[in-house]
Amino acid sequence: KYLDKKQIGITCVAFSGGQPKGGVDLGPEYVLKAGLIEQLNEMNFKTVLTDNKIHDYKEFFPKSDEPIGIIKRPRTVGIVNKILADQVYQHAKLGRLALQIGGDHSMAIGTISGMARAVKERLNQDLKVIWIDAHADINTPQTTETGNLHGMPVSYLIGLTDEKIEGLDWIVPCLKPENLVYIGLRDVDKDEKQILKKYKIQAFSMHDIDRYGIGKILDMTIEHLSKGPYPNSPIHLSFDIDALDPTVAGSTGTPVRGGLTFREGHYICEALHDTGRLVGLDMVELNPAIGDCHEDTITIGCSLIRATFGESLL
Ligand code: 5AB
Ligand code: MN
Ligand code: MN
Ligand code: MN
Repeated sequence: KYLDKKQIGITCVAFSGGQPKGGVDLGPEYVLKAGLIEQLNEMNFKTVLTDNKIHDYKEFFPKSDEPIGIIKRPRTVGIVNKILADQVYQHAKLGRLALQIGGDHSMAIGTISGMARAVKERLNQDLKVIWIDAHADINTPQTTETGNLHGMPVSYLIGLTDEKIEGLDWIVPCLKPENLVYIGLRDVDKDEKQILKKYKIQAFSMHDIDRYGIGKILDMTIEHLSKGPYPNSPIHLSFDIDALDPTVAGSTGTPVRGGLTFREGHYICEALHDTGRLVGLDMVELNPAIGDCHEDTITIGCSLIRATFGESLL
């Protein structure tokens, strides 16, 4: 049950630099145009929009940003995330829920860094993360085949690479492998599979969802995140819309067939709301420039957000 005095700090990240396709930077604009803020206000949330605008962060972009090895736009992705981390931290430190609308998934470097910092400071606890995605986004600069940083945020958050790349060198690892659970995976690179095994990361693929059903998967997820000294510690949900099946939400840059249904996606959000532990939500990789019914993808993005913040069906 949400309280009417609850506040949501909303950060609109109109950023596409973690991948090559245009249009993902339009995600926040379309989500706001679809009426999300009004919908959240209707649910009795007070909403605070970071800097009172949709942020494109362009004033912080470096003048030039040549690839470093295979890594594309490292300084741009780095500085945007550094600023974003502070924005999320500012909301979280005031006790606001933090909603970040993307934008490509490289932005989770900033959102989770900022949230983890606030949770450490306020509660002296480690943040736990649920990553809903077709992909594991855990490539390192050494394993990536594309050089796109939206495929690497988790490796930076865990701290899997010692190599200091200009622009990304400020990142302080803030996520322990045991505090992370994936749901929805079905397109994981070979080296990423090795990493998941090596660090014993809890990962539920579409195969597991077929086998157990989404209800049991969420039970197991929450059980996993309730181990250790702080069984009730805060949870951040990072939701890549490409976790959903492309027939459900096709307006995204790297669609993979065989994904979550509309209800499975919503069930995840509802079950996490019911834990009472949710502190942050990223809704990312909505690209209205792709596909012919982007309204569906945007509308679903909005309803997943509302479900996460407690919209109930009855
Ligand atoms: B997304 C791929 N593994 O590293 C890579 O959309 C795809 O944030 C990454 O999940 C997909 O480029 C990134 C091939
Ligand atoms: Mn993905
Ligand atoms: Mn992703
Ligand atoms: Mn994608």
